[in-house]
Amino acid sequence: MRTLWQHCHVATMVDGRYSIIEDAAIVTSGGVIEWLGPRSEMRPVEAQRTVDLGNAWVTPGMIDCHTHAVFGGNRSGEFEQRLQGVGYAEIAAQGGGIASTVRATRAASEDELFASARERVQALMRDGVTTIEIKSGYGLDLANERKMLRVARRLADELPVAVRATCLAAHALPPEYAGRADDYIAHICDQMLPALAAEGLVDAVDAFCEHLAFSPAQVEQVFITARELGLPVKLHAEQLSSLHGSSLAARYQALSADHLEFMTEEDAMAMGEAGTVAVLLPGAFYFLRETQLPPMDALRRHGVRIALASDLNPGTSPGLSLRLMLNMGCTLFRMTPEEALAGVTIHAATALGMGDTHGSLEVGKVADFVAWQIERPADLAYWLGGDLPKRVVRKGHEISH
Ligand code: DI6
Ligand code: FE
Repeated sequence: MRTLWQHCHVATMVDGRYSIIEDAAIVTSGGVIEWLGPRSEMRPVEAQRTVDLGNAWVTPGMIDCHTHAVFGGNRSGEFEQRLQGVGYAEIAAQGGGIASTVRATRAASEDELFASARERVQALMRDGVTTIEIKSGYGLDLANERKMLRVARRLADELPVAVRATCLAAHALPPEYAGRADDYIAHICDQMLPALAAEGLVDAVDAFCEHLAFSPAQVEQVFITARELGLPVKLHAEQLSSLHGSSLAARYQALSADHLEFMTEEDAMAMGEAGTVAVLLPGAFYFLRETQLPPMDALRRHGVRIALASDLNPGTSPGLSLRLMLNMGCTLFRMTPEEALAGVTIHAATALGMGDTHGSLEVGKVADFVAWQIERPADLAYWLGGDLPKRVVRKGHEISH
């Protein structure tokens, strides 16, 4: 079916800029953008349907390119503890932190994980999210990582949202491997990743490179295996300290390196040269009351594309609004509203290896977009969450009013 969408302004986000078209028209057909441009330049088309968007601002569908949306339990108790002065690393050392979510996730059935994750993903979708990445990493053994990744696949089957599933088996050391991190890494490389990849459950491979997680040498083993399996890599790097994981990620042509508060100028240079996207996670920065800012100027200087994501997870970023992250990217990291919007559209798509088909409004790309009743694009980064009036279109079909 061909649809003509008109009476709107479009921020196409081509090249990471607003690239505005005023009084625009969009023609979609077969789930793809067939034409867009100023309405005055449109040649007559035969459309089965014409939609008046009432002067809305149209942006690409929002993309949350870093989440841990599937997990058991929650950690509001630890939140209380931290407010009484106990540190994140200290809680982790006492068997709390990621380990407590691993226990709750292992104890949950696939249906229970699905039900709780669906609520969270639907909350994100209320901000116009049409694509989301979901990581495993709270199972930490083959059966439980598989369970998490299957839930990610099922979310895509049952909700109108595209899901990219990332295997984060190298998130933390499971208790049964205490003191044997190298053995666990070998188990990931020899057993878990090949099996999960063969089952078609993995779109990318991630790891947590940090003193309290895995060393660069251990991460490199995981990257080598991913490469052998033909899977792209990503990395949690430089969140709490500087191990130059982001440079390692760049050497392996990673799609993205994420967090990055403690990265150096050299890391930024390596990422710029490799085309590795910097995914900034202001929700975790805020929630941990971090003070070290990611080096925005170095990232800009080296031409690193910057994405923003929720990092939705029970420990460090219980963030259910991607638009709130836009505001935090601006207020905390001094991004411009234009940079922030590029960070949840075109650069987020690139961070997921989907930049050729998603993330900007261009002829030939998938017709995922949001028509917002706002005065100007900066409104998206201005309001602190809330539910802005909008219409969401996925693959050329409206999914909500
Ligand atoms: N960095 C984070 O912020 C999350 N994982 C990671 O590698 C934290 C996950 C958690 O605390 O449950
Ligand atoms: Fe994360």
